[in-house]
Amino acid sequence: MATPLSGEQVRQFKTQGYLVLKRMFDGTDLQVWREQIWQFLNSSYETPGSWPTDISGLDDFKYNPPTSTFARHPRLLAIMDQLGGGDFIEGDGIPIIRWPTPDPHWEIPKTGHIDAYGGRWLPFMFGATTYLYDVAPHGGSFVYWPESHLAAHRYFRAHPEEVDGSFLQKKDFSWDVFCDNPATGGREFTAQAGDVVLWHSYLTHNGSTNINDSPRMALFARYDHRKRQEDDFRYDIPQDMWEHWAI
Ligand SMILES: O=C(O)CCC(=O)C(=O)O
Ligand SMILES: [Fe+2]
Repeated sequence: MATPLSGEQVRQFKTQGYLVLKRMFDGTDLQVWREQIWQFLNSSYETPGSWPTDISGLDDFKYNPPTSTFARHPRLLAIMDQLGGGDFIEGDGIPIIRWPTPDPHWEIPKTGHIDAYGGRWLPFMFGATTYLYDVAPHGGSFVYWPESHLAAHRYFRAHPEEVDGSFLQKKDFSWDVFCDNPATGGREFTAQAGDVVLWHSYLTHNGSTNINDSPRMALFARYDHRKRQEDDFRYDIPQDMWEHWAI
């Protein structure tokens, strides 16, 4: 059976730490998600006056029906299986909105972060992000640092005991260690609705300010390894960073 990602796409994901997939979701998928989210917000795209601009991460949002959960879309599950060879499972992930701000000033974030350390340590393998509306430059894009997954891997090879997030407590810690080339800044994931970026869990990324007119509505999914609870697995930083992958 044909794999969802070609050999060339897998190579790009491995070397760059991310992969953009154009037009992964169609109008039907997008419509289902848009309706659910606007209903949750008790608002609509057409009525900017009713936008709840103090809400960004939709922590309490539940996909309804559950089968419509972004992370469970058959196309993403097929990719999860290809990348993990059956060892990867659905993790967490919420919709995140970046509302338009009237501030005309925009700059690319100078630094970013890697996920898994928001409160408690939730190791994962890769993330997927899509947008529900087109995102033009400066429109609140997901920003990422190509190849930064290699810098994070080098760091954890040197300090495996810090993979639990203890690096955050170190004196003078800066995320610049993980972005490798902070001077170049990140790259905006500008995209059409339904495009996807897949990103390695070690890829430095960040949110960014939206100075356009349209809300940046993104869905996030993270995929874990089935051994995510086992410390032997969690603290193991293999020399080959793809050892626990099927690619
Ligand atoms: O909203 C975004 O584009 C990025 C959000 C993010 O990095 C996070 O929630 O960890
Ligand atoms: Fe993040």
